[in-house]
Amino acid sequence: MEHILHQFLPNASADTLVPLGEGLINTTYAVTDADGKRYVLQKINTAVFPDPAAVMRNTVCVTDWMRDRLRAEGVTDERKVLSFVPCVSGGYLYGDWRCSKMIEGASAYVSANEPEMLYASGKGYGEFQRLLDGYPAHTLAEVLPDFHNTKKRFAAFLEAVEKDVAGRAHEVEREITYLRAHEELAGSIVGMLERGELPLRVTHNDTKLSNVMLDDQTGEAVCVIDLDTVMPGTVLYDFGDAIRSGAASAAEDEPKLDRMNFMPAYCEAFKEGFLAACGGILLPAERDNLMLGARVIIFEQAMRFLTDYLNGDTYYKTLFPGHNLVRARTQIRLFSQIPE
Ligand code: GN1
Ligand code: MG
Repeated sequence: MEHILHQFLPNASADTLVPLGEGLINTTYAVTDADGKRYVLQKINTAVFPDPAAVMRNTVCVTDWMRDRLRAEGVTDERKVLSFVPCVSGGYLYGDWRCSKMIEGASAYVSANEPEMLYASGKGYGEFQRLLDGYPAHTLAEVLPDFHNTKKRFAAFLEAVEKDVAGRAHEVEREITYLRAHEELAGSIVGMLERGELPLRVTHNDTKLSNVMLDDQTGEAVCVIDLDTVMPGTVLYDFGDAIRSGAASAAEDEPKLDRMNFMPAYCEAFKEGFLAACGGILLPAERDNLMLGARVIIFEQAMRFLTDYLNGDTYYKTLFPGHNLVRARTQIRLFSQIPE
């Protein structure tokens, strides 16, 4: 670890490394250098992201663009955009590792305890959209092809049920039947994209509440983090995934299922903040279908967790047996409460 760390921060000690965050894919540490400055050191999971160099190219291009825009608008707070620490041998990667500056004075939340937090996160994600409006989306690498192709996710789910490699399908017949009954939803947004009814934008694609840091003093959004899945996509999924985590009364892996409920006031607060920041750039087809985005993405997440459970937990990190099933069940319950 010391060797890796010194490729980015020659005067930091590995003794200061502490695990950070709740990510399900990458491995993340906070680290402090000899001057007391804090950084985030992260190993990209190459089983999920086979091309870390492409991930970093996308990330650096997008953050540079946002920084330029903010500077042009006179914004001086450096915390507003992630910034990466170059490796001593050049570039921003050492093997699969990278390092960024810690966003100080701000925190990430797994779930919200007041609607104001959703208004703030809505503004943060809306601002992200606004700043990237006009970015040539097609120049970004599609680091995870078909990441939010819900139709293909549905096909992968059916395949997992069919193969049943872990012998678990019989335990989850109810969940399988429920998801299959909503098959038509899987093609809804994909169909609109294919027919050209929705524009492709640069989207974040993992807009959970904990991926926008809120200022510890003012509660306002400071910085959108976790840019690995920034790719061409639709704003409907970004809106939807933020609702999934932010307008939910419990964490996605809450084992007591009745604690998981949809919170309409939180949803409205997010929408208000989001539209205040980026409403002006959205097309009518986008504005009119934001809640469809929430339904589809929650459906997709339920399917993804259940697929991983059926496949024997090979994709997401799990902390206990049945973790993915717990996640799938909270998502199904949440989905069933989102108004059509
Ligand atoms: C994964 O690793 P993390 O927590 O940033 C996943 C997202 C899911 C999320 C669910 C590349 O993100 O799609 O929404 O877990 N990322 C990838 O918590 O699959
Ligand atoms: Mg992520």
